[in-house]
Amino acid sequence: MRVHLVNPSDLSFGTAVITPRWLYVLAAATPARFGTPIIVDETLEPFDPNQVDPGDVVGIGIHTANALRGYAVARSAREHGGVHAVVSGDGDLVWPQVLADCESGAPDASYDGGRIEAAAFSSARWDLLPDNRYMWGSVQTVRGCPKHCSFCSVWRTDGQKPRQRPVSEVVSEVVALRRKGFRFILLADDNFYPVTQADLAAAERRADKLRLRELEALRRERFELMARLEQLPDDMVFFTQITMEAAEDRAFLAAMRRARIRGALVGVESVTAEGLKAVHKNFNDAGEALVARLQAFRAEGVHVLGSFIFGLPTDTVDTFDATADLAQRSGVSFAQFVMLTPFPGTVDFTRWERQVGNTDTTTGTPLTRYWLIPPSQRPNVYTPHPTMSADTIRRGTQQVWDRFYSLTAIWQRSTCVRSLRARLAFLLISKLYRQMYANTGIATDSARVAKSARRARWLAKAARRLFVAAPMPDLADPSPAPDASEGRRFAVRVVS
Ligand code: B12
Ligand code: SF4
Repeated sequence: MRVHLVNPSDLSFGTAVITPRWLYVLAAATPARFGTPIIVDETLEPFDPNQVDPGDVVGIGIHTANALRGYAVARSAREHGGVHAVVSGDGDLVWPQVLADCESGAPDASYDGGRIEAAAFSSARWDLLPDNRYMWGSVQTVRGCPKHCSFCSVWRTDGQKPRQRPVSEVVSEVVALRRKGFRFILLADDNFYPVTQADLAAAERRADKLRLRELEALRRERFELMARLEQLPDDMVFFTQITMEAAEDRAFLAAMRRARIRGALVGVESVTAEGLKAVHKNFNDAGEALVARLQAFRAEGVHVLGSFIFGLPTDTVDTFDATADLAQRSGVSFAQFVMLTPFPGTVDFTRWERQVGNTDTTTGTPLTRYWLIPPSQRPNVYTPHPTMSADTIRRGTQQVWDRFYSLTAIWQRSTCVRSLRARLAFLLISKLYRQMYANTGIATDSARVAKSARRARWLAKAARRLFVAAPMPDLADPSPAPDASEGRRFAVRVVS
């Protein structure tokens, strides 16, 4: 019985930006008696079902965006015989059980891996990575987010209690990746800043100080992690996702800078207070206060990838230009402009499902099961808007992308780096980001998608060289920081 792990994707580029972490985590969770899993990432090459023999197990990782392709992979694998089981939740502990049941020929129809404790997360098996295919490694440091944004599934699936992985395990994975030549690492978290100053102040006011002590411990661990990252080779660069509240926490931002966390996706979502209220994100700022917060990241040397949503009920036709202007002058280095999508399990999805009911589409699949509709036949906008047509929203979004990623606008923004070489690299990366996004987001006609995919394939190969470095097979794990309390600097340096 061999184990195959397949990451489904409709488009294969031969080179990919980020390592799909779940493949290597599940490989680590596969008991040794089943041998080394055969890993297929379809963002590199399509899956070949002829590789599957009767009795093999094929594990497929599915989320909303790749579900249709995932089900196609499942069907082609099942043509070689066999049963079918669905696994939800964290896979780390339940996967060995699934495999054992398959081995004995009687798997259950479904398994729930639940939410396991952070200490039980498996470290990824980076020794199985193919050579020269990816630009960035990915290491998760925390799972779950205490917020409750209406469009987001993370707090529903991963929970609101931040589950922070032990610092030494995170650092060991980063070291394993740098040994292989990865110097860019995505800290694949939803919210790298799970304890805010406001959370601490609220806990301080409580008579029972237990909560305060818990939050302080979590915060201390963050600083400890950053102090350890700081000791890694100077050429390393980290990127994460964070809420904009971190802008008020200068000690935290300074620690990020020292740890070389040079970039962060910040969910700006809307530039107006009404828009933020609509998505339950009142902790964000709007207008000029928003500009100031985004600039605070830049002042500490943290590049922001601002994420904006269009199609909120409070949006008007003026929102597109207002957002494009704000994005350009707030100092964000990159931006993404997504159209409001009701992901299953979210507050928005429940509301939308109630609103539209079981409306059939021309494909015969209810709109509320849109992930089962072929991408070319899916509408771009799902949620009916009070004042704008779907096409107005789509065109407005497209224009903002085109404007933000025009050569002139990119060149103006490229002053965020110093040398001419760095500015040219910034230009290349901006164009690559734009091309790759056109395939997953807003492009509607297949000719544009195909052209964009061809360009992205070419750009990806060229861009990869900008990200990798010479391997450092002898790099040692940095030693634990003697005192990782905020504001302290460390003189310890690892010799590689
Ligand atoms: C990194 C990331 C990306 C990267 C992915 C790069 C890569 N190669 O991995 C990029 C930036 C490209 C990306 C893009 C998108 N992403 Co994303 N992404 C993430 C993020 C932050 C981390 C993923 C990760 O590595 N997690 C760590 C691994 C270990 O966890 P995991 O994947 O959940 O796997 C565990 C379990 O789920 C389970 N499991 C997973 N697969 C399998 C398979 C088997 C067989 C078994 C048994 C178990 C199992 O076991 C694993 C170990 O416990 C997640 C959020 C999150 N917390 O996971 C969002 C997330 C997955 N992304 C999301 C979204 C919406 C998107 C986009 C649609 C965004 C957009 N608007 O374009 C695109 C979709 C791209 C596409 N076409 O597929 C949503 C998905 C929501 C949903 N309902 O599906 C998430 C949950 C974030 C969110 N805020 O809601 N993303
Ligand atoms: S802050 Fe980010 S991760 Fe947390 S619930 Fe909101 S969108 Fe999701």
